[in-house]
Amino acid sequence: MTQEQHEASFLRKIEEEVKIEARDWMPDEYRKTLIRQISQHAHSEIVGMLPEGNWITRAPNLRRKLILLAKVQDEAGHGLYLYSAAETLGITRDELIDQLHTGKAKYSSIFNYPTLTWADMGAIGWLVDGAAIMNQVMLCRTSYGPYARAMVRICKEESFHQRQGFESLLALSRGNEAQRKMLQESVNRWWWPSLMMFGPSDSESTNSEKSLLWKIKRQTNDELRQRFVDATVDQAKILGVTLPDPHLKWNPERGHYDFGEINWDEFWNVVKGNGPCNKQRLDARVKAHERGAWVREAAVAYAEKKKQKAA
Ligand code: BYC
Repeated sequence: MTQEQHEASFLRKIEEEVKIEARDWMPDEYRKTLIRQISQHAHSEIVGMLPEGNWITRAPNLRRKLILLAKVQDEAGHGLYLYSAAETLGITRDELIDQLHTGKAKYSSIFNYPTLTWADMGAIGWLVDGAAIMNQVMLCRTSYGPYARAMVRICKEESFHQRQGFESLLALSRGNEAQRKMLQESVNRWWWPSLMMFGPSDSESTNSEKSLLWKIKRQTNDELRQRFVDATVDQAKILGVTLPDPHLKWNPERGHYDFGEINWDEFWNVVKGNGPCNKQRLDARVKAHERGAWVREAAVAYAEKKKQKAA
């Protein structure tokens, strides 16, 4: 087939909702965009273990500790499915990890904020996982098969994460005054960074046009952010918390909540590596990788021994 025929056949598959698979022909830009997005997503899951891991030894009781431990382990699993999906596009795990550790690859801005109180564990589940699901449900229908299939399982687990977060905050909301204060203070800190997770506004999003055309993304950053705000306001009422935005108001004409302007300077500052915990997070990842070298060496030695035995 000529280049033009390949391209026409690729676009027809996208149009007809036929998944693109690893061995199929695809434009270089499509492959590059997928590697960028899937690896950023994988890194986010892995770095995302750190703020929560910080509280495992300090969970208030055994039940909460078990839940948190399971949730953090789930994030590790999500990272592994996603690294595997990225590898099907012709990049190695070592290259992916190297890009993270040298600061070449991005990961979600949200994980560069500190977890200061126990309430932050609930707020991450409710708001951060809540925002993540809003974005990830659309990715279950993304055009690249291995990514779409990984996302189906991830979404099931994320929805458990979101609910456990809400339930944990509900317990605080029914607690004493100090607990309710801790809950409100945590929501105040996590609200705006959660809205930033959806990425820049549509007019500033450099990748959206192509990603929407190729059905990698199905909805824009602003559409998903609006859906998240609309869904979250009523949940906040149940928790008895206020959301820290004086402009948040139902707009009957639009049929949506209006909300205030996001601090984009803060967002880009965090994305560029200058957030409150960027350095700490990367240092922790690099250290963990170095300390785990013996495990990788042992696994390779074992695999080679097995191969020799079989030969
Ligand atoms: N943080 O053109 P745009 C989780 C970058 S983990 C940092 O709109 P795109 C969880 C963007 O990469 C959830 N950077 O980009 C884990 C681009 O720069 P490059 C993570 C951001 O890709 C543990 C530039 O800004 N979810 O659930 O079309 C515990 C322009 O943006 C961010 C995913 O990764 C950001 N927030 O749209 C709990 C989902 N936003 O790469 C929970 C998969 C944007 O051109 N990813 N940038 O240099 C996506 O759906 C899309 O990549 C995004 C951005 C919607 C995030």
